[in-house]
Amino acid sequence: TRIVLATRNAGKITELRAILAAADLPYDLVGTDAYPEIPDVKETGVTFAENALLKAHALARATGLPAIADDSGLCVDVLGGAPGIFSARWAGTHGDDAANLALLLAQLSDIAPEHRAAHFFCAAALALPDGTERVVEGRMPGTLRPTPAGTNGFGYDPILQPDGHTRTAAELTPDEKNAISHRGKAFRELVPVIRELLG
Ligand code: ITT
Ligand code: NA
Repeated sequence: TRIVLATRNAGKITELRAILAAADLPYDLVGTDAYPEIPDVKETGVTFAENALLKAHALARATGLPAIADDSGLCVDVLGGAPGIFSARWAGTHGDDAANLALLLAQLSDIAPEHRAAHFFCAAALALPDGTERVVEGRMPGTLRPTPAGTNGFGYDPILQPDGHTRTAAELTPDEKNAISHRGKAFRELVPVIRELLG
């Protein structure tokens, strides 16, 4: 059986392949690149879970195959949970990680270390062509550094120092990050659901 990964984010694809490979699923995981004719869905949901389901359903319908999607972002306490679902386009251009990170750092420049709590959040959705759906969630709490450090990972990883660690998420190895990340937690929880629904 083929499962389609409903994401165009290269950082996510790398992590999802590693997380799902560790689960030894007997399915062939293909990215949306295999379906260039299918347009991106508008992320009109107001929660991560709604957006993950929108992406998974759209791709399952369009391909006739089971689809899994990730909707994720960084939620900053002192900003009332922002950027949240707007993380990918916080500075205006979708997927401009450098600009998004620079804007967030500027917005936090006056915030004291003890008020820089944040967490990454991930909703992972599975949708079948017949409309069956499941969604699970994971989070990774931490503190935001004033200066980026590290070159692994993607997005806001260089400024998020996960709780219990002295390095940023971008200084962790891919395996170290996946073991504790919002995405790792959500997709490890999705694995038995995938097995249950796809057999
Ligand atoms: P798809 O919708 O195609 O999956 P996207 O990048 O648009 O790709 P999202 O709408 O879910 O995906 O936005 C995710 C953004 O949240 C991403 O661009 C990063 O800025 C941030 N983000 C999510 N997970 C992250 C992680 O593990 N490390 C760092 N930043 C992360
Ligand atoms: Na989103």
